[in-house]
Amino acid sequence: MFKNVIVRKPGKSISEGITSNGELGKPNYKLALEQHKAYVEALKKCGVQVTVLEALDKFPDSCFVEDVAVLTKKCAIITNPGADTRNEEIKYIVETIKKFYSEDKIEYITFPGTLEGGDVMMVNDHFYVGESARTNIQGINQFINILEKYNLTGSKIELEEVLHLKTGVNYIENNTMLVSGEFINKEEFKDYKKIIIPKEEGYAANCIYVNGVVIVPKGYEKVEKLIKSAGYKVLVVDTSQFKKIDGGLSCLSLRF
Ligand code: CIR
Repeated sequence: MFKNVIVRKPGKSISEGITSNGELGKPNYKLALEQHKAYVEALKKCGVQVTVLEALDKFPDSCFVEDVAVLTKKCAIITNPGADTRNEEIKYIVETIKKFYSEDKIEYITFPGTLEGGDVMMVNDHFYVGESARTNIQGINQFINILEKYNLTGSKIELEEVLHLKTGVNYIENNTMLVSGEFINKEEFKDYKKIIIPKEEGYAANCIYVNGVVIVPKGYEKVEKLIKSAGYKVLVVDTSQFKKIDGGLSCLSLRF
């Protein structure tokens, strides 16, 4: 069960977020704010307490709080984002994390290691970590060493196409994963039940499971149907403005 969620409102600078999806146009700030509000409402329906942080206009991607920390049952790990323009975002999350974790349970990834939370997928007490353009092997090794101090485990997953691990694969409990593209036949995931995301709905591989509910992005009806027919309760949230800068449902929150 998750009790808490941390989110950060998008700022006006969201139009300048990093993107590989430039053809979709720039996010509209007002619409992004509305969508963010609806996202928070959906999370509240899942029974969590939501801490909403104010926008940080200096950092166009700072609404994607998932990347700056990994919050486990036993410790908090402040990451070290590999994207230069995002690295300093970590400074602005620590104070909030201190409200939930005592200082001796707060750990840090440090240079030359880099790691972003979007590359970390939690499956019970195990954490899969994608080696990506943002997360390097030193970062992964530091992360696994930290986990082991707390009796948790981690392992590396090599990525070929996606920005972050969770861009393409997400765990929705019940031994089940949503898998797309390069993850459909991944050896490391062979023992999980899989819901295969159709290619044309690849963006919807990034759903989140929160206390019995799967939150699915709006406009991906095939995925919505597949998840419902697997027996899950579903809530739908529009993330079209975040998609324009490569962001999805998981990136927008820290759930713990
Ligand atoms: C970035 O490139 O960092 C942002 N525009 C998108 C971050 C998405 N975060 C995630 O997948 N965890």
